[in-house]
Amino acid sequence: MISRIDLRGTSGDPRDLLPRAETDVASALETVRPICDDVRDRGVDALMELAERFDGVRPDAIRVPREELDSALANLDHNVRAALHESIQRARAVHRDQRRPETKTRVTPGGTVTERWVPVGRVGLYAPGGRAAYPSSVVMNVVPAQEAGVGSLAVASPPQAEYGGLPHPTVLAACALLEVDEVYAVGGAQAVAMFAYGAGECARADMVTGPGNLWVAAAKRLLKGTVGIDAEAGPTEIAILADETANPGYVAADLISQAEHDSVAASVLVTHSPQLATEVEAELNRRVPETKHSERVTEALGGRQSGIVLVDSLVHGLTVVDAYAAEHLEVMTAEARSVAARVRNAGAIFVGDHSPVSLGDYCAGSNHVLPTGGSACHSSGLSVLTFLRGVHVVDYDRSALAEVAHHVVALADAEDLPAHGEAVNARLEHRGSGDDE
Ligand code: HSO
Ligand code: ZN
Repeated sequence: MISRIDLRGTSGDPRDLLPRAETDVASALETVRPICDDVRDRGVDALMELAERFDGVRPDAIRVPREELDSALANLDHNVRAALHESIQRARAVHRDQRRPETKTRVTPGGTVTERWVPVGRVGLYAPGGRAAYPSSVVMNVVPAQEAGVGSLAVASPPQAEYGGLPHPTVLAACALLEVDEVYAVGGAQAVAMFAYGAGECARADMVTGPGNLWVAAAKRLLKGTVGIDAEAGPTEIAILADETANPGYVAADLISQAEHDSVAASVLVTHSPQLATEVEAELNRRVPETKHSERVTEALGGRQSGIVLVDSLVHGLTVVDAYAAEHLEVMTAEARSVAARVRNAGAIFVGDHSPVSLGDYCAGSNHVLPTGGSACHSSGLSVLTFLRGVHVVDYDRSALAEVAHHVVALADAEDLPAHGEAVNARLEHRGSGDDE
């Protein structure tokens, strides 16, 4: 069911030997280009036609009426409502602590640089529909934006034929619970284009975030620059670094949990214990046939993106997980906390027996929108910082400028940009002509 990859006795960069899915966003670009152009040129008319074509339903209007949001919340199962409420509270607590105070550095007497953190003005958030209608992802995108102080926030999610052209009701209920009342029944690449260009009632956004399929990723890549984007999310990944002390049942359950998302999801166990590997295989054989989405899970675990990687030692295992740079990394070893502290590359790290990835998916307080495809070696998950811009405010008086002027002139001359130096000298030539601070 799951293949073994034996890296024992190997050294050097293991990246090429590790299992990983390939997603070809580039080849989808030409498909989404005419869609995005059409939304730019014809606005709401294009959105309506595209909904009929791709979602099989024509919504009454692209904007979801306020009453529909309220009634989705009123009809939400009360256990789900309580759980969403808890998820929101915990995420708020963590994300609130990410806010940055302004820093003011006195570089020299009379010369300061202040870094001011300014929220993005307007954000469009995409929430997928259909099988991947995740109210938890609405929480994980909206909460950091709100805690950052984003003033205007809109959500788009595909119209669903079975809900009369409205987005999925749990997505609408999550929006209502989060007090987001600007919601559009627009899906796929066309939703990204709507936010990038604006259409009808939907004003153009400064930034688009949120997960999505290949077409959404392609539209983000295409429109990046026209609009700010978060990462292009790829299929979900879990890596587990475990030794002989790990509970094979927990390891297997967690590998299955993320494989449940998608037949191309990746589940990777890295261990130096062949015995644990064998026990985990036995647990998988027992659990997979019993799990609800057994077919999808079997495909994901059997795919070339998943595997059990055998290594020589814990140190070798650490090298391997750093090279893999998983979206989620669980550490289930002796002294898990200190082992986890040695990991450099992972979107999020889950320590010990009682911090499974699914806790983080819903209710840990951490964010579940994380870098995939190895991008955890250079990128972070979604956070308040995603929605803040650090703006340097430079404030020098005359004497502070005079003190450093010769350095500016020297560097300007070295770059053959003498007018740069002249702009500084112009202020120092005559005293008393205006600003004399
Ligand atoms: N594990 C997914 C997030 C998610 N899980 C949503 C359940 N619902 C990517 O981090
Ligand atoms: Zn998940």
